[in-house]
Amino acid sequence: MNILNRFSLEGKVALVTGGAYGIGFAMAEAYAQAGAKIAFNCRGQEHMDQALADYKAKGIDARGYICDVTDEAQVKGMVAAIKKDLGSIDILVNNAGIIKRIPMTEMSVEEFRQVIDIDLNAPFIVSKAVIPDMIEKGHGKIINICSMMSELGRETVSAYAAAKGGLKMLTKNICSEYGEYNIQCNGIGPGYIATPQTAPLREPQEDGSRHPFDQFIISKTPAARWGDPADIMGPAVFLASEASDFVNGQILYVDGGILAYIGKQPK
Ligand code: NAP
Ligand code: GCO
Repeated sequence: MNILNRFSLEGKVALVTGGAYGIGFAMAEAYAQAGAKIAFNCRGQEHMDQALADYKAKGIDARGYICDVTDEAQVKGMVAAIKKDLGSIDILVNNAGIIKRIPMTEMSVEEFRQVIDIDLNAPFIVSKAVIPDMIEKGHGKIINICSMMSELGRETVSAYAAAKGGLKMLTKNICSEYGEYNIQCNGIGPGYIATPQTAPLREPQEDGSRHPFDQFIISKTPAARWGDPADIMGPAVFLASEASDFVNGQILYVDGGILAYIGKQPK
């Protein structure tokens, strides 16, 4: 077989959670280009309407489902609806996520729990809902969207780092538990990517100068730029395709080199 055929997703059914915009939308676009049928979800009708228009503008016939990934009953309903509408899910991307940037001693328990619920508990809920059909089919791909914070900490993101660190270990455990059924569960750890989630960190200052965090990230990244959602497209196709069938339990960091870099020496 030609190696390029092993990257094809022709006829596969892919669910990208939180695929209305940002990184999720870019991954879904990549999957559609590789031949997959696309399902995505988000929580509100306004984002859904905009997303459906955005997919249509790209020539992609995506199916959108209003579903909160923290609600197991809603998730089960969505997975059943996708099976009826498109066929059972071959590729799941646990992408939906939030961040709260609050110093730990000022963060309420409710705020901490909400981040853990969306960023860690939901990937458990959605994976649990799709694995039985993957076992029955004899194959499946689960991709968990991790983070630099699966490896590193920083001020104000205790809940997010705890969740993304946990998601890295959930990834390894799904691999351990279901690898024998030809299910591969890997993670993608994006670096700092320009999306609505990171927009507050890039907002120009009142005097027009760059946000200090924006400058900080450029200096911490050997590629010397923010990532774009398009940077995640190739790795996402690789991990969803047969080309990665013997890759399991890994986190592929797509970070322009951040994790490899000790940082610039002071002048
Ligand atoms: P984003 O632009 O904020 O998009 C997040 C998506 O998740 C939206 O579609 C949102 O839709 C959905 N979502 C949030 N909570 C949900 C819930 N409970 N149920 C269903 N959908 C929900 O984020 P992004 O930057 O593209 O990030 C995508 C993923 O990559 C996240 O897991 C994030 O933590 C991770 N990540 C991002 C970066 C980065 O630099 N941007 C880096 C590393 C990792 P609604 O709000 O309409 O429901
Ligand atoms: C932050 C950022 C993140 C990134 C990303 C890094 O405040 O530090 O929002 O944590 O979104 O997850 O990989």
